[in-house]
Amino acid sequence: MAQTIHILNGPNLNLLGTREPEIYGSETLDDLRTRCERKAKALGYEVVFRQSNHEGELVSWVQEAREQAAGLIVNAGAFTHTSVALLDALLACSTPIVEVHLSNIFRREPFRHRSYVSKAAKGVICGFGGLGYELAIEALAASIAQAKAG
Ligand code: CA2
Repeated sequence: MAQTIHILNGPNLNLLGTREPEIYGSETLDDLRTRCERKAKALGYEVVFRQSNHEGELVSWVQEAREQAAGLIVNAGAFTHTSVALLDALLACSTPIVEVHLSNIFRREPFRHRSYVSKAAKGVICGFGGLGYELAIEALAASIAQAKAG
C-alpha cells in the first residue's frame, strides 16, 4: 500500500481563486488538491488533502497525521502567525514537516514575518503559489527516502 502525505490548509484558504489573485494566484483549493494528487502519485505517494477554518480541527488533524502519515505539509494560513496549539501538536510529530505559503510572507506586513509553525518544520517554501505545494511534496519524498536509507 502506498504511503500517505497529509496536506493541511488553514483558515480562508477555501476562498482561493475568488479574491486577491495578485497575492494568492487564481487557482482554487480544488486545483491545488489536483496538483498535489498528481505530483504525489508520480512519486509513489497518496495524499490526504484537507482545509479547516477551525484551529482545534487542525490540531486534531495534525495528531492524526502523527499516527498515520509518512510526511506532513502545512499551510496554516493566519494560524501560522498566532497558534502555539498548532506548534505544540506539530512538535509532537516525528514525521517530517514542510511549511508552505502561497505568498512570500516576508514581503508582506511585519505581523506575517513570524511563524510559529517554522520551529517544527524541516523546511519552509513560500512565494511560489501552487507550485510551492509540489515543491514541498518533492522535498518531503526526498526526506522520507533519506530517513529510510538510514
Ligand atoms: O501565503 C499564504 O499561503 C498564507 O498562509 C495565506 C494566509 C495568510 O494569512 C498567511 O499570512 C499567508 C491567508 C489565506 C487567505 O486566503 C484567501 C484567498 C482568497 C481570498 C481571501 C483569502
